[in-house]
Amino acid sequence: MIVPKPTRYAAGPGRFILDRSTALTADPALGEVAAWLRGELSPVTGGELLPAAPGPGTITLGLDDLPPEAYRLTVAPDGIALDAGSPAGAFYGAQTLRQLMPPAAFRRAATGGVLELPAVHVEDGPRFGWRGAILDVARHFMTKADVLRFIDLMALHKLNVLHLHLTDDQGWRIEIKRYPRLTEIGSWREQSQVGWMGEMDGRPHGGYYTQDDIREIVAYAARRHISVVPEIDLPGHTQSAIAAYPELGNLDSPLGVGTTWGVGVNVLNVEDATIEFFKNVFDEVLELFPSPYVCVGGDECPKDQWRTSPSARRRVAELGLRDEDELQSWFIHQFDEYLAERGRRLVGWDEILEGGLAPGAVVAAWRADLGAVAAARAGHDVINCSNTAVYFDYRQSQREDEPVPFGTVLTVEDVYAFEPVPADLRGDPAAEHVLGAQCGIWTELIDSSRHVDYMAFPRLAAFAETVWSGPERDLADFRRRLAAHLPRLAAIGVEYRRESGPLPWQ
Ligand code: TNX
Repeated sequence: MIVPKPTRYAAGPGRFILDRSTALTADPALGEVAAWLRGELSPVTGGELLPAAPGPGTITLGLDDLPPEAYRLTVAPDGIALDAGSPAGAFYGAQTLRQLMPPAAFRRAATGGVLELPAVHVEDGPRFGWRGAILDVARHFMTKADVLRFIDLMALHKLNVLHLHLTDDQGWRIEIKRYPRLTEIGSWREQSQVGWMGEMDGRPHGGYYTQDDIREIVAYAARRHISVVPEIDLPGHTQSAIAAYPELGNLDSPLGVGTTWGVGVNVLNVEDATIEFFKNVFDEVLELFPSPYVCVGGDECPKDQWRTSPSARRRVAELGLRDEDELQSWFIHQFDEYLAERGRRLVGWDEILEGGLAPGAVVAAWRADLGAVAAARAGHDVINCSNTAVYFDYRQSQREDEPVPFGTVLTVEDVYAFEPVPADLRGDPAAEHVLGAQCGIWTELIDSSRHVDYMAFPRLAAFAETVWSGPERDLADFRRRLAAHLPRLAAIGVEYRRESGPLPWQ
């Protein structure tokens, strides 16, 4: 009853009893995985899972000649053997091992009984290398503690990329030492819009991560084999930065941090000083995030201000560009070059295709059928972030009491049916450019961690299956495994969406 579904799963005879006397030994290269597993299990068993000479009743973690993220797990009455191609594979095997235990194993203290595991043999490894979730901490701030908890939930589902949407019109969420006003001013707004229709709640909202917080988040994620891809969204979605440093914008009068949702018209100007400013921002961002991929946004940048701004028009003329789309393309190219020089790869939303794609760019395709297909055919790597298939800000049923009345209905079954390789690319060699997919937790209308739980779960479990497991789908089988998985989420304290009953945060 493992989620996401493993490649091969065969039940064996008998069971293994895990209790306070169980020992754990690991290849020295897997010391971190062993420490993680001890940390998860010892509060539940009351034992310490200390190393012992290999022998009966022991959990043994070893390395073997397997693909890096793959593992092989054998649970037998006299011992457990987990072999993997790398620490990442061992970590995924350890996640599977936990799921073989009863839900009580997911609590933070012993609640009685020993942990019984069925004897099994599992062979497993992922279908895609990029198994991501986008967390929008800009529209509504999520505390550091909640981000760490979310990382654990991603790890439980064998996801490996956290795309942190750190900046937007309505908030700037990362400390930049050189430009303190980005957080002093840009991380707070006076009031929030409640729905899409403009009702204001009158309450201030804000928050940001210090650089130490970010280091902690990145290290915590790394220990769980999750890399954190930062997004600083440019040149649109930048009103919070312009509120802090008006010289970045196109207007003479000052702006506040955004308080309404939708595509904002206030975008960066294209002066050298503005490009320099953001390169300086990225100098600090690169120090904090070792990820080889860095997202510069590039989505939804209305060009109206550029059409009337003398300096943007001068830039268009000077560079001999055809239009403002090409100007945006030029803008993104500046950062492609900057990142390439530093050994990183630029990720941008699929609008970066307009006006010419920067050579090293990876496309995060939110308009999947449009962006993903075009980018892959042009030889660019693609991450499928389809806004019709895996946007978890969309409501989950037609019920009138769904908290977010916006977007199309996207049920857990719809998510389970998602195929990361778009139909138009099937059978096309360009499909190789699809690195994987990312589900999106956009938070305009999601203002608490409880609400994130409701929107993300159990849809994230279905999503995990689409990127980890093979392309076949068996809904009845998924439903059975999900029924076994939900009590694990409940034991962790996740307020996932239930089919009926009151909404948890109301
Ligand atoms: C589009 S996806 C956006 C986000 C919104 C989201 C709401 C993308 C690159 N841009 O800014 O939050 O839709 O569903």
